[in-house]
Formats: sequence, C-alpha cells, structure tokens
Amino acid sequence: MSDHPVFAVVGHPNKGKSSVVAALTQNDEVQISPLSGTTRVAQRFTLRLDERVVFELVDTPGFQRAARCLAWLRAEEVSADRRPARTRAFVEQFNGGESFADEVALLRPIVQGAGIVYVVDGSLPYSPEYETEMEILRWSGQPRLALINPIGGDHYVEQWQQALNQYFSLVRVFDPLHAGFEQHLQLLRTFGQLDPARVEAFDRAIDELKGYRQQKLEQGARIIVDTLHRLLTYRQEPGLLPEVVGGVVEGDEMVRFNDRLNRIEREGQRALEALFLYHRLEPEIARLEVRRSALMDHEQWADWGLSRSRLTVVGAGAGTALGIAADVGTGGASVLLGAVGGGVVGGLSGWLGGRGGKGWLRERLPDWLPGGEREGIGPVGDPNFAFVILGRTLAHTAAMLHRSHADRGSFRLGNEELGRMQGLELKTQLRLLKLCRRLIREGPQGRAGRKLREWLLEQLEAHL
Ligand SMILES: Nc1nc2c(ncn2[C@@H]2O[C@H](COP(=O)(O)OP(=O)(O)O)[C@@H](O)[C@H]2O)c(=O)[nH]1
Ligand SMILES: [Mg+2]
Repeated sequence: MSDHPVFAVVGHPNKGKSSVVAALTQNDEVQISPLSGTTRVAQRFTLRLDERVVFELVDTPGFQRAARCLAWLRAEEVSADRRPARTRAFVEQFNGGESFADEVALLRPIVQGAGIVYVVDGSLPYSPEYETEMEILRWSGQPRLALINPIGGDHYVEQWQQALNQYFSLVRVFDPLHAGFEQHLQLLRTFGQLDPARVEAFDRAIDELKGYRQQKLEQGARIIVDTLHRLLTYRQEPGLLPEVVGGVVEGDEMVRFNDRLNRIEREGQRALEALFLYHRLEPEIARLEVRRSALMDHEQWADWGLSRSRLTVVGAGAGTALGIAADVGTGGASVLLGAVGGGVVGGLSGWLGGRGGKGWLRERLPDWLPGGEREGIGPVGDPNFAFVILGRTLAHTAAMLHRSHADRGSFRLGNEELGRMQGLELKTQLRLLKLCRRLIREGPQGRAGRKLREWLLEQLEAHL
C-alpha cells in the first residue's frame, strides 16, 4: 500500500464519479463525458502540495455487471470474515478478461487497500438495483463513504440517505460542479474520518491547503501586475513596422498592435490558468480593441472600464495632459481624462507614463501627431485602459476561482467584476490610477507594484 491515502471513486456510470475526481484533485484533465462508459480503465489522479501527494483518487469505469458479479461472489458459501478474500479471488479470477473488465478495474484498487467513495445521483429516486453494487462494496470490507451528487436537483436526497446509511459509515451530499473551497475542505475532513489512522494527517493537509490557496492568490496578483505593466507600456516601434515607413498602412498597423495587446493579455491569462491548474480553458470575452481614430472607443470600453458619466473629455491637445492632480484639486468632479482630440494613440502616454509635465509633452508633441512617420504606436495612453485591463483580469480570475475543475461548460466572462470597478469609490479609482501611472515608471518591482498587488489580493480574497 502507498504511503498516501488512496480512494476508489465508484458507482453507476454517469453519476459524476469523474466530476468528483476532477473537483477534488483540482485537475481539469480528468475525462468527463455525458456519454456513459467513457472511462474504461481505472485512472489515478493525485492532489499534491508542492511535490508531496496528499491523496490519490482512482477514477473507475463504474459497475456494468453488478448482478452477475455478486452472483459469482455468492456462488460459494462464505462466512462474513471470508468475504474480503472472496472479493480478491474475483479480481484475480477475471483479471485481464473481458467478461468483468469494468468490475475488475473498479475492485482492483479496493482489494489493494483503497477506501471507497460511492457516488449516486440525488435527483433520481433510489431503487433496489443499487443494492447489488452496495453489497459488493460491503463484501470488500474496505472503509466506505457515500456521496450523493445532486446532479439535477436534490429531490431524492433523503430517500438515498435512508438507504445508504445501511451500507456506508459516512454519507455526505457533494456537488462537484458547484462546491466551493470550504465544502472541498469539509469533504477532505470526512475522507480523513474514513481511516482513523489518517485523521490527523488530513487535518494537517487541510491547513496546508488553505495556506497554499493563499500563496496562489499572491502569485496570481503578481502575474496580474506584471501583465498590467506589460500592457500599459507596450509600444510598437516604428522601426519594426515596415508598413509605416513610406506610405502608412494604418489599418494593418492597428490590427497588429491590437493583436499584440491581446496576445500579451492572453499570456497573462494562461499563466493564471496554469497557476490554478486549468489546462484547457478558452475564455470567452470580447477582444481588447484600441482604435487609433478615437484612441479608444468609449462606447465599448465603458462596458469594461468606467462608465461614461464618470469620464470627462477635457478637450483636445496637450492642454488636456495637465494630469489628475488638477482634477483632484477641484473636488474630483471630473476625474478621468477622456480621449485626446485627434485620436492619437499614446497621446496621454507622456502624462500617464509620468515622464514629466507639460514641458515634456510639448517637446514630444510632433512625435505623436497623427500621420507622423516616426510615431510608432502606443503605449495606450487613455487612463481608462488601466481600468479596462484590471476589470478584465479580475473577471477572468474571479470566474476561475468560482469554477469547478469538473466544469466542462464554456468559460464565459460576465460583467460583474467590471461593474464592481465602476462602482468603486472615486477615491479608490483615483488611487488605482495613480498607482498604475507609477507602475509604468517604477516597473512591477516598485512600491506601486506592491500596492497594486495588495489591492488585487483583497479583491481575489473576496471571492474565496
Ligand atoms: N448538472 C450537473 N451535471 C453533472 C454533475 N455531475 C456530473 N454531471 C454531468 O454528468 C455527466 C457524467 O459525469 P461524469 O463525471 O463523467 O460521470 P461518471 O460517468 O460517473 O464518471 C457529465 O456530463 C457531467 O458534466 C452535477 O453535479 N451537476
Ligand atoms: Mg467517468
């Protein structure tokens, strides 16, 4: 027997066994399918903390010929003390054969010492046909826990409890698609109870898991700030754009610029997905789109950043670049600078980049006037951009924190986080904006980066 606990997840096909395995091991590579019989052989998945295995779950095919299996077990008169040996004999007898391939696959880990996790569907009525399966599991003599998965509702949960209590020492309701972190921890505690020798080890693992989750959130905040910095500072140099040199091909240039922004954003998302052990997510979210003509399309961006009413388009020209300090001084009625007239991407970059005041802007003015061959593109200067990025990344991360690793549905990102960004107090919005401006100047390792990470961590913790 291995030195970590092993549990075999068994039951009828299509009751959510694989979903339970995916959720508890936090692994979205477990095969989950609406077609029954997807899992034909037992597959092992582990939950690890650093490199140590906390426990291992064996995903099994599910019973196919339970009645005939039980008939074979009963064919010989055996007293209760001999039943585990009789179960082992069954596995040995039919090992490698076709006749009981599924039963052998699911019983093998059990006769080798695995605890049993039996999964049933609490939305369907109990029926005596399940008694055959439960009886076989009882013959094995291994510790047993039953999980009622309320797949389509919990109408029959009580009925199931009555029946299951007779065969299982522990019965719990667990919904692998919707259970939160706390419910996972509770279930792990129950796993520990299955094996009295392991209670303490499981309690310790649960404490570690909590700390581990916290560490991951901190790493997540780090990834977000690094990505934010990359996006806020991204600039496509004119030298790298053959299309620009002689005869501007604006469209292509902007498409490339936007592609690049989207790629940077996606790289950040992927790093976060890997951190939270998602391997196959495809977020559905509107593409980041910066337009040269308007610097930004406020109609669209308002969805992701601050509402239009919060924006004040101060006017065109370098005069707009006086900065936020002036607005704060006036009581904050007009908070954010809107688009600069002329639609110059990067028009506010000097201001946002914090590389000086008016003087610096004046000096640089010719460089970013539209049509200038030397202009290059970016960085995106509209302060709203930072909010857009923060809103989008929080939407992505929060959705991941709420998602189960058993969920194979689409990963559509809603607007809640973005609404929250809009609803932030003015004071907070201003503070964030200033931190973003300093982030550009100092880089992610500076103080502003740290403050942003702290703020993000608070936001993420609110989702636990
Ligand atoms: N709505 C809902 N569907 C579930 C739940 N658990 C499993 N399913 C779905 O039921 C189907 C079978 O699940 P799976 O885990 O592969 O079952 P298994 O055959 O017992 O391993 C899949 O389509 C799952 O998405 C649940 O709690 N709620
Ligand atoms: Mg399965």
